Amino acid sequence: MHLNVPYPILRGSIRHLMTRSPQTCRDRVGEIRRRNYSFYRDEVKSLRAVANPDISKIRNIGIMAHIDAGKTTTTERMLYFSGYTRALGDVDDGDTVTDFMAQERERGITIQSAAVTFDWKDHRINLIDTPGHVDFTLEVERALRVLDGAVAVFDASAGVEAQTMTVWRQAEKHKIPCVCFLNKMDKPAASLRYSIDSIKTKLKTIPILLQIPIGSGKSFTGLVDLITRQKLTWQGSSLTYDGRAFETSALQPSDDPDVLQAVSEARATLIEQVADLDDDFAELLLGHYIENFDAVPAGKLQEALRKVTLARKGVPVLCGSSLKNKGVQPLLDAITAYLPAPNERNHDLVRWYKDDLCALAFKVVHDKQRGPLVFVRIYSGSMKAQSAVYNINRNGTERMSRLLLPFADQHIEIPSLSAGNIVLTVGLKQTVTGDTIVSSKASAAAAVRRAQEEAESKSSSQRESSSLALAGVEVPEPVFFCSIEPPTLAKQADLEHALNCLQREDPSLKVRTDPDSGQTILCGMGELHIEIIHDRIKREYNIETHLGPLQVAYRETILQSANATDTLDRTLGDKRHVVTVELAVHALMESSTSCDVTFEEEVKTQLPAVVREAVENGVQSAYLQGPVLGFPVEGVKTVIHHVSLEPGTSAAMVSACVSRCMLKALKLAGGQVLEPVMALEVTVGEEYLSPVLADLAQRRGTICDIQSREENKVLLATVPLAEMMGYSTVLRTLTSGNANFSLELSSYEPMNTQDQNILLNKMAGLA
Ligand SMILES: Nc1nc2c(ncn2[C@@H]2O[C@H](COP(=O)(O)OP(=O)(O)OP(=O)(O)O)[C@@H](O)[C@H]2O)c(=O)[nH]1
Ligand SMILES: [Mg+2]
Repeated sequence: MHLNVPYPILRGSIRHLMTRSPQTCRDRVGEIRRRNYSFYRDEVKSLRAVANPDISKIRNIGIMAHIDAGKTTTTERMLYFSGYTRALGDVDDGDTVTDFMAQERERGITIQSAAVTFDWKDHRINLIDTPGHVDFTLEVERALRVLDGAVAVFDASAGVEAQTMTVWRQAEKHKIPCVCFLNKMDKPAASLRYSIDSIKTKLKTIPILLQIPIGSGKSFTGLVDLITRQKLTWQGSSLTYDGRAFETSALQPSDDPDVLQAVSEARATLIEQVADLDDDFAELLLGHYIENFDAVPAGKLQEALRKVTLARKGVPVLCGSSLKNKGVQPLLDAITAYLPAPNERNHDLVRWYKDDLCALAFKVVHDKQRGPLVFVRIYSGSMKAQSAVYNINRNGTERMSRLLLPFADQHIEIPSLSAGNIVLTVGLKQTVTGDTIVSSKASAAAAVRRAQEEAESKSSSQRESSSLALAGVEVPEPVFFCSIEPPTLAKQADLEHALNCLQREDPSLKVRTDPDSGQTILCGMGELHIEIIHDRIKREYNIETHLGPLQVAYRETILQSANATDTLDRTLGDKRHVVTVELAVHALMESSTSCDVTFEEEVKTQLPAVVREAVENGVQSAYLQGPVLGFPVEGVKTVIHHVSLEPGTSAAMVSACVSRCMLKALKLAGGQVLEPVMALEVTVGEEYLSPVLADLAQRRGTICDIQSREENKVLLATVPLAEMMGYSTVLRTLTSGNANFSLELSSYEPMNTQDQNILLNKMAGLA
């Protein structure tokens, strides 16, 4: 066995703090240093055991939730209780394992998803802690893409919050079985009933409660496990009690009658729920336990519950308080008991690779010493260090030097790893998020053959068989942009390098050049996203950049149909290019976000393929810059009625003529600006509701609902993004800090004429 040297990213960020940060950061560095991150070497029994656990014992899971629900705190406790860290890290002190970026430690929020590996009772758990802030939603998406199960964490005093609904939808899209953890049971306002109801109504799923809390608020001391009827209590007497040891005892008739009553009712409900959702279990009950359902063995109940969870017919619900070190061990048990092993998930395409390697790259981080590190999930076959792999998306072969497993903050080098695992690769320079990696071009070709044979025998769709890349990660469109300038022109190349690296890490960051001004433009998911990128360029690449004002990424569409014709007649050198185009643009259905182009049948048959392609390029480039403000166009269908050209005309001239003609047609069709409208959720004390509502009215907000959540009001509204800049500061002032909010893109909506005119004047530099 050999252990690798400690991972440098954490040290790297500490170095940055030390060289460039103010006093507060230095203090924090002190705290981070004091933390003893040592690794329990004894736990790693042999390198073989570390590297390749049995596939049925692997759990690849994600922790997802609304911002601040306690995901990172829960992850930290898991690492501690499983013996991979010696001291408990705290988000508020900025010393957790998974929030290792300087910005995360300073702000106390997670920005990047972080993967950690640990073992729990004979199981290998690969866990990804995801961010809750909506600006980093892509981090959740790409984590879920490669995970087999998820733990949804809730603040038990708030139940289902806005971002929980988003991540839940993401998990549903990937058909990921989930377990719910009602965290923060130590808060006085924590409510089991409210949280369960909100899971039922808002997430439209069946919550299956597995535990009853003992005590509430500050006196929350433990849980009763409804399956085993065991009482678990965390009651250390000393101040340094860390929750590692807890008492387990069978529930006694002498226990608190209220608890006994609650347990008896909740257990009956649990058995009923499982019987409703699993026919075999229902049969077992009716066949053997008809006299007394309660006598059904715990093992049988657990088995049925596992089936129900994997089929996503219901979700087990557990509770606890991560911060107070209560309830995390049973959560770990539930992860191993109810969430699927990799071989219990169905990955269709992978079967064509048989035992050959098929893996998906889902995350890239840049390390100063080792270059890009690529996280991959292995679906079939195995990966070996010092070997070449073939990237299907890039159509190229690359060499991996090393393979690493992230045990807490220590990365252990391993020689190879098999299907079902998640691993960090060193040496892949071209691979980016969403790429499929296989062992060689020949192996990809063999998979194609197998797929085609199957397609022929089963006459399944040809299209399916021709795509051998795993579905990548859907990247949302940015809603904000701003210009970015280096301090001097000499730094432009450095800035470009920094932006290239950051874009590889973060596909939701887009960089383009403004065609008119030549300026570099950053496009991102929100104010915080752009702020973090700006900060990272400063800290990690040592470039002080200047950001222009933050602007909203509008879109454009048309209101009616229009025809246009155009002729381009240009002589370049000794060549004359003459092309005439006639086309029509039509507004598509309201909800359509796409744009397309079709040819009239006669034109299609007459035109050679190369000209058709040039025409299509011309149309697509016209879609990129709308006629009103130059924003991308959507919801338009273009029909090409006529194209004629003289011999010798180049394809580029055809495209240019089509683009010009398109601009004419789009202008005639009456341009309409579409603006991003956000779904807003504000949780606020009742006494501050009026000022918040009055403020929203001024921001062109539409109130959809006002709900009650314990002592607070939850206000649901839609508001144009353009009106929400700096909202967090305003809300804090209006409510003296007694509110929080979340924003999420809802849709692009047409602006009314008055607002559009105000925007046009503003863009033209008028008041
Ligand atoms: N009272 C109480 N507070 C908790 C508990 N768990 C976490 N917190 C606090 O809640 C805040 C957020 O905790 P995090 O673990 O950073 O939450 P998160 O879900 O990772 O947040 P993001 O990653 O930024 O979305 C911190 O101040 C924690 O100390 C808990 O069980 N009880
Ligand atoms: Mg976090």
